[in-house]
Amino acid sequence: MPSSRLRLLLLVAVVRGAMRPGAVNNRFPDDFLFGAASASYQVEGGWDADGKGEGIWDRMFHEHPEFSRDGQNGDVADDSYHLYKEDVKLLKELGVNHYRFSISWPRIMPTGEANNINQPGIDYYNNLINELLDNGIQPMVTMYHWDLPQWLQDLGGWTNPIIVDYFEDYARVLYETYGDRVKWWSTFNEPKSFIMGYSRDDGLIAPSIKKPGVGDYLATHHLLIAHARAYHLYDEQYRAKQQGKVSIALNTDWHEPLTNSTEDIAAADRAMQFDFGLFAHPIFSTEGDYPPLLRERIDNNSKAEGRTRSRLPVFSKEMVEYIRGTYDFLGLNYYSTTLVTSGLTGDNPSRERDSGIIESVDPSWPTSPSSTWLKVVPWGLRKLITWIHQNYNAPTIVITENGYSDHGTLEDTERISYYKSHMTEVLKAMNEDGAHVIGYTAWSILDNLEWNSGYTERFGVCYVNISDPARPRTPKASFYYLKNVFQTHEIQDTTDGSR
Ligand code: GBH
Repeated sequence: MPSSRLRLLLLVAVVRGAMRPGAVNNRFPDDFLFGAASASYQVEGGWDADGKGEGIWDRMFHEHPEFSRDGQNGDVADDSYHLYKEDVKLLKELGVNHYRFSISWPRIMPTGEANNINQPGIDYYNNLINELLDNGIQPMVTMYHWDLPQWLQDLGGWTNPIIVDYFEDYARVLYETYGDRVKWWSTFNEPKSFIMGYSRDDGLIAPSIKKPGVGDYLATHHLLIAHARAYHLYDEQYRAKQQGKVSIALNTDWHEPLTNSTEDIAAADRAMQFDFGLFAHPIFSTEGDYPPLLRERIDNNSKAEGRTRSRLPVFSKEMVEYIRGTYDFLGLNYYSTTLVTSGLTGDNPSRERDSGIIESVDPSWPTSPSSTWLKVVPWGLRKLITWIHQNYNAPTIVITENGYSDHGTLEDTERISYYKSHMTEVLKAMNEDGAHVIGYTAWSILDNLEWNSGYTERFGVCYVNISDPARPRTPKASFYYLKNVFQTHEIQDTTDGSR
């Protein structure tokens, strides 16, 4: 082996992060990006303020207050529409590099149409972005965190292919208006979560369309094309001038085989393909398109149901190429892990049933006191990052969400342990598995409207008193813990928050 070649390989490995000489698992690189996140419907309030249009979550909770565990909805939420300066003050105190927030489409376009602009809505985000930049914080903007204009839903929302054109118009307005200052864009937050608005039989996710195994795949198909449109639009018309990055934020639990049987290992892989590959494979894989495993299973099931075509729509060759590679980084949201075995469950038909998996959890895993689903499994995050690294061409990853819920205590020791253990696993994925993670974003800066759980489930590093119309915010112990980590880039040993 010529030694110059070996040296070159080593250099490449080091540069790519596959080896960090001297790296320890409690220290992040100097250029690592720390941030905190929120989403428009969950924090803004002002649901009809100053010309904002109605969103699908407004409609759902107004028609079905019983869909909320505590009767709370996004009408006022944390009132960040009026209190955004307070939020920025806290973010600055926390010492973040970036604030990940989303833009409410109906706030700036009441019907979703680009010929109908609501200037006060435009101004609100200009003010927020300028306030952030004045305080040295980079805006990281999600275009769509689930609040579709109701007007577009009346046309079928994500199940109507025309949505792709409307989304492109929306993206153009965002680049035109904010792209001089916003350098980090995500098209969508968690497609896996919001396609359930077209499938769940309890109707709890807006717009409460119950068409499992059909509506969710249709929505998937169109959001993937819409994502690619927004990406290409940036590439062709804005990138040279604005020099930003565009991507998508995907979420999944890590799925661990229940046993090490061949069957369970295959089932866990299927779970990853159905939860993550469905969205990631078309964009991040070498071949593009839906995962072959999904294509086969859904096509076969569709045939067996006597259908003339698959419930999973088909991309043309050109479309596969158009979508493939439309990313500058991968946004990853992680909260928890499940154990997986093979079996049929869910409505017939449904994505759940198509996947042929049954999930469970290990009773020994710690549970969030306020959540039905959040089990604390830090090693799942490392496995997930490394699996993505190996299966999707070692993308640059930003952890766009990670966090823990409770009932809102200020002495939130469990939240500190959660952050600590998960950040440690991120470092292991980087240092020991060579994954290219460049940022970590805590969910969430504030206790906020946790969708159907209202304020019974709180994720904030700041407490929000929702009985007080002034919505005062109070930093919790975890706020000071994160502040310390963000400042020193070192994971502190303490779990009591060092003030
Ligand atoms: C993310 O969703 C969201 O991006 C964010 O808005 C949210 O506040 C945050 O995480 C915390 O939840 O009730 O048993 O049917 C996380 C993914 C998907 C987790 C739906 C809860 C419902 C489980 N979520 N899931 S269940």
